[in-house]
Amino acid sequence: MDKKTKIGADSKDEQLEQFRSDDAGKDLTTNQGVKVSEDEFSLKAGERGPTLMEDFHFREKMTHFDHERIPERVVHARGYAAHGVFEAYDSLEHLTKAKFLSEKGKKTPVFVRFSTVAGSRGSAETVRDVRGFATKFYTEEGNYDLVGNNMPVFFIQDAIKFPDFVHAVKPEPHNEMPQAASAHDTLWDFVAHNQETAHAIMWLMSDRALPRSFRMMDGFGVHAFRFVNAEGKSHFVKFNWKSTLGVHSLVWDEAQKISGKDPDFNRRDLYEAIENGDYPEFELGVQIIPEEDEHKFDFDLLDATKLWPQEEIPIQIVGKMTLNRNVDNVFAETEQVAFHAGHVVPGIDFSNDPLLQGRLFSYTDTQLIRLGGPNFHELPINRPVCPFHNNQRDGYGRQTINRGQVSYHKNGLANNTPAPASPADGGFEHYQEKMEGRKVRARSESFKDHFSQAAMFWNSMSAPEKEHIIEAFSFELGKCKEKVVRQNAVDMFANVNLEMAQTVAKNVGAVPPESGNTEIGKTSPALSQENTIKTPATRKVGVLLGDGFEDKEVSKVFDALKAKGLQVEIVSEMQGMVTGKNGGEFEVDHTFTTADPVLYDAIYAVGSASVSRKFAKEAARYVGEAFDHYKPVGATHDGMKWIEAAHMQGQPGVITGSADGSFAADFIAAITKHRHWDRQVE
Ligand code: HDE
Repeated sequence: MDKKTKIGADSKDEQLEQFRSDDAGKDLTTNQGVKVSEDEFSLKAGERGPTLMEDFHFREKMTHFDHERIPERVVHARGYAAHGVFEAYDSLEHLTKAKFLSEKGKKTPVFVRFSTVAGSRGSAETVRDVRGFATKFYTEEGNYDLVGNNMPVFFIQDAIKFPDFVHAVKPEPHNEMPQAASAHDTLWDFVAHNQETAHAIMWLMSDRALPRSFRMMDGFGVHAFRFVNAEGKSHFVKFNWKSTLGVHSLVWDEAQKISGKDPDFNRRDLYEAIENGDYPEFELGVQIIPEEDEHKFDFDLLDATKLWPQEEIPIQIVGKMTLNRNVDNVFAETEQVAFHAGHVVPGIDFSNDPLLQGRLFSYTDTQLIRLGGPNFHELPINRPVCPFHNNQRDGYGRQTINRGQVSYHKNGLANNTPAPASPADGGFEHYQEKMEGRKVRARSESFKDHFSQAAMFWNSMSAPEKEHIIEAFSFELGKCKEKVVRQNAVDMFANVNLEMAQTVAKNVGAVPPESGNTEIGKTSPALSQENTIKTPATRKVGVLLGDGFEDKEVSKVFDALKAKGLQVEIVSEMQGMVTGKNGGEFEVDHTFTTADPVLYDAIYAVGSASVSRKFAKEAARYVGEAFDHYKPVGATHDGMKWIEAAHMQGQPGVITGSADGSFAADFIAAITKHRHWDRQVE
């Protein structure tokens, strides 16, 4: 490949540049390029007369508007995306011939879309749900899509059940409720009648379903794929994305309140982090199982309701993805991007996982209706950065102008080109797996254990995580109207843990099951968020400041927080400037009403000696609610009075003291812990 066509970190950006348009400062024209002289009044027969058909400007403007919407994704409709770069840490040539993994330091442009699954395009973001984590690698050998989720297991084992599962979790058809929620009868009725859901439901009831940020969750390819090297040797592989900020979650009460206070909470967080230069980073990890070890485990590698415990099959970190650029236009990029689990490059191949196999059909099929025809690969965001040539022609919206007489293979007139490339020349060769069997509609015996890993997940949780799972079950089943639905669900989950199911049963008015699983079997400590990376970097602190605050000391605290990469926002009674005792000034970012304690990771109360009654009331609310959500609370000077009034002193994560002393360091240490579960909340 010559220098000009070499693919690098900026290749996609350079390609997109050809399609960007800046309209500011330009003359207004029709789509035909005719300058428009008037854009406020339609053409009429007399000032008070009817509008005339010949008003081509009106017709064009209105027609385009009438057709602005496209169908939303049938699942994962609500999403947000960013551009970035993937850098390989080392050559993986011994495992795969995929070129983007073949060389230390090799950079490949990527586009990542995060999403919720069940809600419509305009639904709230902090709902209890799985999050999609889809990555398009624009490699020199074509696009590779790793279309994953933030949970490593799925709800069903065979793709044929996907429409049923999605119908069950989506709003109920007779009244279209509830939106973006699994807490309703049809989902739980489906669960009890399709018990392969047990393991994924445990994840859905856990804190993983409430990510604090798209930047603070891990991603999983879920299925077993194959790596194939140049010698044709295959290994099973599972892909993992590991956030360098660790995995952190909201609490349920907070998540529900954020849905009202800021339904865009997760996208705002991603957008602002990138704008601030706090680029989200995820390391790519692979788990490898040699083909010959396929049957050595107590689960079937092809079963997507099973994870590969990382204590048994370690994760090797092979590269890092950095998201460093927001999109220019959400519709053109985020909405029109078309991912497909079947977009692979030489060196990556499929396993026989029946869930994956069905996905290989569904993704192109859905783009045909969503993006209106077979040319969606020509949309700027979907174009590979390497050249592409074949004999496919025409269709709605075709943009490529294929020159020449020939559009078929084989041919003589164009010297039999475009010509297939041999595998040695980069042609994709399907892995030659030896297959034999009868055509059957059946589930393998090895897929029939639905509870061992669900129990492993429960056993691996810390005490607060277990409590949250029980609360989640109690909320979700409590929202089900049919008693039989609640009963069937608690009876089913007794197979995961009897005590857990009995507690939930009592909470939701069901009969506590008498028998079930009481064994504490296998655990996988890596599954608990207690054991995740903890860092204060990029956390958002709301600082309550009133006129006359202790400015000198507070400035020192701000400096200390910022030095550790924390974000500081000033909250006060009114917008404008807030002035300290010694004349120091800060601009107020938010008033008590435009912000809310649920939008911050920590609250730092300073106040001043002479705040109004309204200020005092709001400050007490901010401090109290942060405390109830187990967040770090700091107070110095006059801010201490709200801590004292609520009897919070001495509780874990409540830091008081002099801003001159060790306050800042102690407060940062408290923020690093994320939440203080050992706190006594009434
Ligand atoms: Fe998807 N899935 N899925 N899915 N999926 C879609 O494709 C489907 C599954 C995932 O940000 C759809 O373009 C079937 C597992 C993500 O654009 C659709 C089955 C995993 C996204 C589709 C699954 C995913 C989708 C809807 C079971 C994790 C959003 C719109 C056999 C490994 C991608 C679209 C984006 C989107 C089908 C199961 C992840 C209909 C049939 C398992 C992240 O094609």
